[in-house]
Amino acid sequence: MRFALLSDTHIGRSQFKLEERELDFKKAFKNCISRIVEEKVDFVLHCGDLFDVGKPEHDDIVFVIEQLQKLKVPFFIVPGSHDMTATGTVLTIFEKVGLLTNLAHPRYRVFKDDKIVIKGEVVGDVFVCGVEGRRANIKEIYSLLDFQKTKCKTKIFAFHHITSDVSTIFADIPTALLPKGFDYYCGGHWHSKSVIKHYNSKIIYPGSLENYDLREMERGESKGFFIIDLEKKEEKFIEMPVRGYKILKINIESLNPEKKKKKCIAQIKPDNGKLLIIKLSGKLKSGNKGEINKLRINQDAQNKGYLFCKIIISDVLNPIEKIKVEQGNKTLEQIEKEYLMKRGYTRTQIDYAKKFMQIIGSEELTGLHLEKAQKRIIEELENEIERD
Ligand SMILES: [Mn+2]
Repeated sequence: MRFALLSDTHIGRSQFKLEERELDFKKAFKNCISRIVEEKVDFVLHCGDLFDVGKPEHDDIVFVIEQLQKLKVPFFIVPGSHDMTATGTVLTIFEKVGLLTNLAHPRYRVFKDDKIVIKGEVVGDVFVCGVEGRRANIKEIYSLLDFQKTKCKTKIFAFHHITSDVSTIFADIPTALLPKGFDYYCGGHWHSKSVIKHYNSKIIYPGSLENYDLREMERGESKGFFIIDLEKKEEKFIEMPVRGYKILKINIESLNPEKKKKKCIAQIKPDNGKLLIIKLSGKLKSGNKGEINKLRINQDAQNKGYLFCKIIISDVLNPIEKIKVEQGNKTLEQIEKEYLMKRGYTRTQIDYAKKFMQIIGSEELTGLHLEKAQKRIIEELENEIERD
């Protein structure tokens, strides 16, 4: 028995607001489905973020219907954080018309003796079940999980969270919280292809099918999906093509504006249809980093055949005096505050920024609509901070 494992397809994503990028994500999914059909697998498992937003555009829905109709085998999925709104998931529509099975549907849950018993589906000798990509109280939820008893030879758990062994910084749960007793832990949400040994089993993240953001491009990893052979206990990564891209890192230390522009342009070599990412760094001799002529550099890149050029100036430093803060016995918070005040920020501005970061980092906003979230942030800020 073999199955295809994919994740984070983000249909509807249009990086840099480009129509071409939107089509790239669709093309990647279409190629992937064609290849899965050729591979004649017994079922498909998608670990979430099929769509890029909880309420996708009509043409994105139609596109996904067309693709899923090509599959003649079961398509299991757990909704990712992007597939849900506060009230539900768009995947319900697809399930209603028989195109997929949402393993996180309430019918797969039984609440019993303070435990959440997870039920699943059986294909041949395989049991597959899973949980959706909600963030709120996720550690508590994992600690309450229990599972339907099964005599199946292979057990698969699908989820949409980052475990601490793929990233300590972005982890939603410590790896130790994964339920025990499964042969495969198939994950979404982490966009980099990863296979990790976990006792006698494996944690497998297929990753995204196209480069979702610049961070992924910088890592330069291959994109695709897995075919997992349960008899041979082998997983084969099928690499799929993505939009080409090039990253140019240019140091503009101590150059004047005209020379900066010339140095960038000189390094842009003609290419066809690729994305060009230019990362500038260094301290300016004079002027302000806002004065860098992005438009002119961008035009030049497009004349040389690039689809789009993104210029990143966050690592460029304006020519300001170095600010010194004596460490003494001060706390990190005091040092931060003194530094920012020396940079000319007022106490209120600093308090607002700090509170704002606390709120957006908290769980309170999970599942709220954008407008409600914005309202909540403003209310909290108004309550907490006294104006100067
Ligand atoms: Mn994702």
